Amino acid sequence: MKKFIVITLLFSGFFLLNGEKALAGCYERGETVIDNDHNGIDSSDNRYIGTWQYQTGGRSFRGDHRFAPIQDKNISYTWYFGRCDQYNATLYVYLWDSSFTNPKAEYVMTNDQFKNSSFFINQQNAPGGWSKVGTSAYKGVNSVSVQQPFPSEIRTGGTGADGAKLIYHK
Ligand SMILES: [Ca+2]
Repeated sequence: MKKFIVITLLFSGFFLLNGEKALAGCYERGETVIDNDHNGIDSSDNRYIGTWQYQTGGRSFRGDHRFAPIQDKNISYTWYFGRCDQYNATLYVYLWDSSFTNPKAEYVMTNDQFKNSSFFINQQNAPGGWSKVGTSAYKGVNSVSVQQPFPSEIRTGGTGADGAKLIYHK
Protein backbone atom coordinates (compact mmCIF):
# COMPACT_ATOMS: atom_id res chain seq x y z
CA MET A 1 0.00 0.00 0.00
CA LYS A 2 2.80 2.39 0.88
CA LYS A 3 4.44 1.77 -2.48
CA PHE A 4 1.16 2.54 -4.25
CA ILE A 5 0.84 5.87 -2.45
CA VAL A 6 4.41 6.82 -3.32
CA ILE A 7 3.85 6.02 -6.99
CA THR A 8 0.61 8.01 -7.02
CA LEU A 9 2.40 11.00 -5.50
CA LEU A 10 5.18 10.72 -8.07
CA PHE A 11 2.68 10.75 -10.90
CA SER A 12 0.74 13.73 -9.58
CA GLY A 13 4.05 15.58 -9.19
CA PHE A 14 4.90 14.75 -12.79
CA PHE A 15 1.66 16.22 -14.09
CA LEU A 16 2.03 19.35 -11.97
CA LEU A 17 5.54 19.90 -13.33
CA ASN A 18 4.18 19.65 -16.85
CA GLY A 19 1.85 22.56 -16.28
CA GLU A 20 -1.32 20.51 -16.44
CA LYS A 21 -3.35 23.07 -14.58
CA ALA A 22 -6.79 24.25 -15.57
CA LEU A 23 -6.65 27.46 -17.55
CA ALA A 24 -9.78 29.52 -17.14
CA GLY A 25 -8.98 32.04 -19.88
CA CYS A 26 -8.41 29.54 -22.71
CA TYR A 27 -11.00 30.68 -25.28
CA GLU A 28 -11.30 33.26 -28.07
CA ARG A 29 -10.37 36.71 -26.58
CA GLY A 30 -9.94 35.08 -23.17
CA GLU A 31 -7.01 36.16 -21.03
CA THR A 32 -4.81 34.85 -18.26
CA VAL A 33 -2.74 37.04 -15.94
CA ILE A 34 0.25 35.77 -14.01
CA ASP A 35 1.91 38.18 -11.60
CA ASN A 36 5.43 38.09 -10.24
CA ASP A 37 5.41 35.76 -7.19
CA HIS A 38 1.97 34.77 -8.41
CA ASN A 39 0.76 32.54 -5.58
CA GLY A 40 3.19 33.81 -2.97
CA ILE A 41 6.88 34.64 -2.79
CA ASP A 42 8.95 32.19 -4.88
CA SER A 43 5.89 30.10 -5.80
CA SER A 44 6.09 27.55 -8.62
CA ASP A 45 4.26 29.96 -10.98
CA ASN A 46 7.51 31.87 -11.52
CA ARG A 47 11.19 31.15 -11.70
CA TYR A 48 14.25 33.36 -11.96
CA ILE A 49 17.97 33.30 -12.63
CA GLY A 50 20.16 36.05 -11.19
CA THR A 51 19.37 38.58 -8.48
CA TRP A 52 15.76 39.75 -8.53
CA GLN A 53 14.85 41.91 -5.55
CA TYR A 54 11.27 41.58 -4.27
CA GLN A 55 9.83 45.09 -3.90
CA THR A 56 6.45 46.52 -2.99
CA GLY A 57 4.97 49.69 -4.41
CA GLY A 58 1.59 51.36 -4.80
CA ARG A 59 1.90 51.64 -8.58
CA SER A 60 2.92 48.02 -9.07
CA PHE A 61 0.41 45.48 -10.31
CA ARG A 62 -1.16 43.93 -7.18
CA GLY A 63 1.26 45.97 -5.07
CA ASP A 64 4.56 44.27 -5.85
CA HIS A 65 7.21 43.58 -8.49
CA ARG A 66 10.68 42.15 -8.97
CA PHE A 67 13.66 44.30 -9.84
CA ALA A 68 16.99 43.12 -11.23
CA PRO A 69 19.75 45.73 -10.99
CA ILE A 70 22.28 45.72 -13.86
CA GLN A 71 24.31 42.52 -13.61
CA ASP A 72 27.28 41.19 -15.55
CA LYS A 73 25.63 37.90 -16.34
CA ASN A 74 22.58 36.43 -18.00
CA ILE A 75 19.48 36.88 -15.91
CA SER A 76 15.86 35.98 -16.51
CA TYR A 77 12.46 36.02 -14.85
CA THR A 78 9.76 33.58 -16.00
CA TRP A 79 5.98 33.45 -15.70
CA TYR A 80 4.39 30.01 -16.14
CA PHE A 81 0.95 29.93 -17.74
CA GLY A 82 -1.28 26.88 -18.07
CA ARG A 83 -1.66 25.19 -21.42
CA CYS A 84 -3.92 26.64 -24.09
CA ASP A 85 -2.81 24.68 -27.12
CA GLN A 86 -5.34 25.64 -29.77
CA TYR A 87 -4.85 29.43 -29.64
CA ASN A 88 -2.29 32.05 -30.52
CA ALA A 89 -1.38 34.45 -27.73
CA THR A 90 -0.56 38.15 -27.51
CA LEU A 91 1.61 39.20 -24.57
CA TYR A 92 1.13 42.31 -22.45
CA VAL A 93 3.36 43.24 -19.50
CA TYR A 94 2.71 45.67 -16.67
CA LEU A 95 5.44 48.32 -16.37
CA TRP A 96 5.22 51.29 -14.08
CA ASP A 97 7.98 51.48 -11.51
CA SER A 98 10.55 54.21 -12.32
CA SER A 99 13.46 51.91 -11.48
CA PHE A 100 12.70 49.87 -14.62
CA THR A 101 15.23 51.42 -17.02
CA ASN A 102 16.15 48.59 -19.39
CA PRO A 103 15.78 50.12 -22.88
CA LYS A 104 16.05 46.70 -24.51
CA ALA A 105 14.35 44.12 -22.31
CA GLU A 106 13.89 40.91 -24.28
CA TYR A 107 10.67 38.93 -23.83
CA VAL A 108 10.58 35.32 -25.00
CA MET A 109 7.28 33.45 -25.39
CA THR A 110 7.73 29.65 -25.41
CA ASN A 111 5.30 26.83 -26.13
CA ASP A 112 5.48 23.24 -24.91
CA GLN A 113 7.42 22.21 -28.01
CA PHE A 114 10.05 24.79 -26.95
CA LYS A 115 9.39 27.00 -29.96
CA ASN A 116 10.20 30.64 -29.16
CA SER A 117 9.04 34.06 -30.26
CA SER A 118 11.11 37.01 -29.04
CA PHE A 119 10.32 40.74 -28.72
CA PHE A 120 12.01 43.80 -27.22
CA ILE A 121 10.46 46.48 -25.04
CA ASN A 122 11.95 49.77 -23.87
CA GLN A 123 10.95 49.62 -20.21
CA GLN A 124 12.15 53.18 -19.66
CA ASN A 125 9.74 54.72 -22.19
CA ALA A 126 6.81 52.38 -21.64
CA PRO A 127 3.63 54.13 -20.45
CA GLY A 128 2.49 53.30 -16.91
CA GLY A 129 0.34 50.16 -16.95
CA TRP A 130 -0.01 47.41 -19.54
CA SER A 131 2.21 47.47 -22.63
CA LYS A 132 1.68 45.24 -25.64
CA VAL A 133 4.81 43.18 -26.33
CA GLY A 134 3.88 41.04 -29.32
CA THR A 135 2.03 38.02 -30.69
CA SER A 136 3.64 34.59 -30.70
CA ALA A 137 4.35 32.93 -34.03
CA TYR A 138 3.35 29.60 -32.44
CA LYS A 139 0.25 28.30 -30.71
CA GLY A 140 0.24 26.94 -27.18
CA VAL A 141 2.48 29.46 -25.40
CA ASN A 142 2.80 28.35 -21.79
CA SER A 143 5.73 30.36 -20.48
CA VAL A 144 7.10 33.88 -20.86
CA SER A 145 10.54 35.08 -19.79
CA VAL A 146 12.13 38.50 -19.63
CA GLN A 147 15.87 38.49 -20.22
CA GLN A 148 18.49 41.16 -19.89
CA PRO A 149 20.58 42.22 -22.79
CA PHE A 150 21.61 45.55 -21.27
CA PRO A 151 23.39 48.23 -23.32
CA SER A 152 26.72 49.07 -21.66
CA GLU A 153 26.10 52.82 -21.94
CA ILE A 154 23.20 52.56 -19.45
CA ARG A 155 24.67 52.72 -15.95
CA THR A 156 21.67 53.05 -13.64
CA GLY A 157 18.55 51.09 -12.87
CA GLY A 158 17.84 47.65 -14.20
CA THR A 159 15.13 45.32 -15.46
CA GLY A 160 11.66 44.97 -13.97
CA ALA A 161 9.23 42.07 -13.80
CA ASP A 162 5.62 42.59 -12.72
CA GLY A 163 2.33 41.29 -14.13
CA ALA A 164 2.24 39.40 -17.45
CA LYS A 165 -0.94 38.77 -19.44
CA LEU A 166 -1.72 36.54 -22.41
CA ILE A 167 -4.79 37.21 -24.55
CA TYR A 168 -5.77 34.21 -26.68
CA HIS A 169 -7.10 34.31 -30.22
CA LYS A 170 -7.16 32.23 -33.40
CA1 LIG B 1 3.01 42.43 -9.13
